[in-house]
Amino acid sequence: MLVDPIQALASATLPLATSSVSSIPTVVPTLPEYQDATETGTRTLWVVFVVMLIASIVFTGMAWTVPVSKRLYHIVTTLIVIFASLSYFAMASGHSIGYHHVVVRESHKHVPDTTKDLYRQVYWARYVDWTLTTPLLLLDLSLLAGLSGGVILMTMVADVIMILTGLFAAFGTEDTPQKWGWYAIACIAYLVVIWHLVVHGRAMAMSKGGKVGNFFAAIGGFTLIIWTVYPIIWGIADGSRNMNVDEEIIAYAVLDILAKPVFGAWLLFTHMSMPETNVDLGGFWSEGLKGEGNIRVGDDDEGA
Ligand code: RET
Repeated sequence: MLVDPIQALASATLPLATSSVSSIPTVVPTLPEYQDATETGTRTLWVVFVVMLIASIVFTGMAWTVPVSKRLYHIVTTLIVIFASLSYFAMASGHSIGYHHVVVRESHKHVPDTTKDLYRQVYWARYVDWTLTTPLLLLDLSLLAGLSGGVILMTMVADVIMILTGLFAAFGTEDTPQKWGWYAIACIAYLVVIWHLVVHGRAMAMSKGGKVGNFFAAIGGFTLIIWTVYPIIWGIADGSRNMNVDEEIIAYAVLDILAKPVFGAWLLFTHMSMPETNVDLGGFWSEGLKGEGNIRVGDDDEGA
């Protein structure tokens, strides 16, 4: 049976507009706000994906030009850009986007405060990428400085804590200490990382001689500056939302290119022309651990 919508509406038992109707709210609820990337952000993500892919191909090619025993920096650095390519592919193709929901209180002059639901995009693939790649970047620097296994482990653990607590901060609530509490914990972990690199790393690199010491100071100083910009961008973008999602993508894109392909190319080209930077793992890298008294077959390497 067909029903005339007008008639149906008229016959419906609607409450009559009499004085018994409860008071009409004076403040119209605000619509939720979505903070999303636009075409500009997506295009930037694709460009960085291509840059990371090219770096992966170039670094792999460079690895093939040296014997396996000397490929340690090459492999670590190539893995860094491969992981970054994967994460940028995920972000550019629209994967790994979570929405961080916050309830924002808005005050008005003549009417009571209202609240607004705000949903901001969080590209969580970044944090997966950083959890894997920042320890590898630190491994590169640690090998260059000649740090001990214990110090390398502590530096990497502090670094992973920094990134994961940064991820918790990105999804933390704002009406409890969650968001800025996690951020503060991440900053403390970052100070631990810097402490190990600046104090132990510099001293060990200097003890390897002037050339390595100067190179470590230059590439380590570059790393320190770039890395310190990340928490600043986070504070302005995700933290206080004074930067839109596109601007955030562009800022991280510039930093990521400096921190990975530029850092990697600088490290690998210098390493190839500076034999003092070679790492001696006693054959472990290319041949594995040898039992006491075993004869090494083909033990012709001078360190990886
Ligand atoms: C976060 C937010 C919480 C506080 C701190 C942070 C630091 C992040 C860093 C990231 C470095 C990333 C690199 C990526 C390379 O592509 C997590 C942003 C301290 C230092 C080097």
